[in-house]
Amino acid sequence: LRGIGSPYNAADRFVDEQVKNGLGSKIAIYYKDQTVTYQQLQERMNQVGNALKQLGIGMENRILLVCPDRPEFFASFLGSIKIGAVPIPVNTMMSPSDYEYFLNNSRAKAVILHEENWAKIRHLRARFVYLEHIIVICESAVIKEEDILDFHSMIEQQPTTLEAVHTESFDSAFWLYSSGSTGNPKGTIHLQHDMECAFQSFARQVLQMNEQDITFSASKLYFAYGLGNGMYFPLGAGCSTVLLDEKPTPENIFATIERYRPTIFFGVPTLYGSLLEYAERSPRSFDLSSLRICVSAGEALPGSFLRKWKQLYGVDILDGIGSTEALHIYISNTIGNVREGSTGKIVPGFEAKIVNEAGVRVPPNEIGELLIKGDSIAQGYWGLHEENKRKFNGEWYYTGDKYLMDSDGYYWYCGRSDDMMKVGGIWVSPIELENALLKHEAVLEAAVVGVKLDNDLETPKAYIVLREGYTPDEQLKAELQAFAKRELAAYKYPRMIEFIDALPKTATGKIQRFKLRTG
Ligand code: 3SK
Repeated sequence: LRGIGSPYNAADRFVDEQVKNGLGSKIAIYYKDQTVTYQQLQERMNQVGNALKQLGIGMENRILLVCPDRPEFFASFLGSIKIGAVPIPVNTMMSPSDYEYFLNNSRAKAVILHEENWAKIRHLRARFVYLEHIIVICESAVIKEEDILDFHSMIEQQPTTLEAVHTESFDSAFWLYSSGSTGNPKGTIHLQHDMECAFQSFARQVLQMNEQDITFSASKLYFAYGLGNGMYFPLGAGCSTVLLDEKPTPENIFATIERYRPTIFFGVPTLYGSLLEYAERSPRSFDLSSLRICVSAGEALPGSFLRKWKQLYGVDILDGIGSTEALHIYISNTIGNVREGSTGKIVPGFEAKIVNEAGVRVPPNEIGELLIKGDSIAQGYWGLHEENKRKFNGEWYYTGDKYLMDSDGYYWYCGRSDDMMKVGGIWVSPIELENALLKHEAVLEAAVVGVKLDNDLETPKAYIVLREGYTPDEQLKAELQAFAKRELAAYKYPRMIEFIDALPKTATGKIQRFKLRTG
């Protein structure tokens, strides 16, 4: 990457340079029956940039982007960056009050949003205190509301050429809202060079992504994971991406893979679990022979999923961990080197250390908090001075995850720092216990939390979702407890078990153990 003072604009790098490299006629995006070439993407991006400029939007103005996985997402996100504005993609499934929070917290000057989202929030319009422009992406008729701009009519007459504004590597490029287990979502500020750093580290060196690839991400573009998988990784590699704007289900995931024949598929553990379940029950098999590798993140991938997937489809799932703050994956298994149950090794371009409560590095095989260092790590959170001091500690970022590194350099996830339990004075990882329970044939999903007993001591409690055909009774509870004692050191077994219909999860599929702890 070029140094301080040199021009660097991420939209220029990921689109204009690829057109200059001769990829203009190559397909960048497959979306339903449409294809978008690199040249067409460049033209749309430029038209959006020109239209925004005409509205008086420019350097450092923030733009909230509420858009499903469609080509308009690419044009809006990259067109904003090209004029130095700062797009903020957010989840399209949030409640009206969440959008009010995003708009007012970010002080966005404009919002680009899909018509369905506009219908949900228009009654709150008077509360959007900083918002000057509302731009609606309509699928059918053109919108005809006073003061509201129709996205397609707005860009249609704009020139298809645009010079990128002068930005540098360390200028703000985009934000992503990171939702922790407590408090409001935090505006995470990413710089112009962050996508390039994440691309070079994970996409290039771990996935070996190249021009022949076609990516397909079940995780949406408005998540940090999906943004890389589905947009800037394939653009960076000069390959193609497949977009699915529906909620992922086993039916539409299998159908999309069979139709577009991607080479890399990205999912989360719960999705792999439901794909496997669906495939086991399905009267026909699915053709996944186009895939050269699959990726999982979001939470630890149970070893049983990895094994069954490989058996059924002959392809590995690379489990890894990333975060919105790091932008993408920083520890991962690699092609040809998968260690079941482990998150893998540090991704090139990152460094990691595991420390105890005093901040001192612990020896191999000891659990501690994971800190990471790398160039795609965010500048910090918007307006959260105290939190920034705690989490962005100089070069090191506190991940909030408990890990141990074994003597071979593999990292093993032990839970969120606030999910760990002390049983009889010994740290117990909920993940270890959940993985043991998942090996039992009756268990579909499991989540373990520490609960306080009357004597104030902590004890492990397992919440279990059963597979079809099993009866949630006392006999099965006793059987599962005995099973856990056999699988693990006996003191770790769950003293309490509760059968439930579904586990509480975030939109990305992470189990919300804090909700189970508070009942
Ligand atoms: O949750 C993860 O592991 C993750 C991976 C990549 C990018 C972002 C996130 C949150």
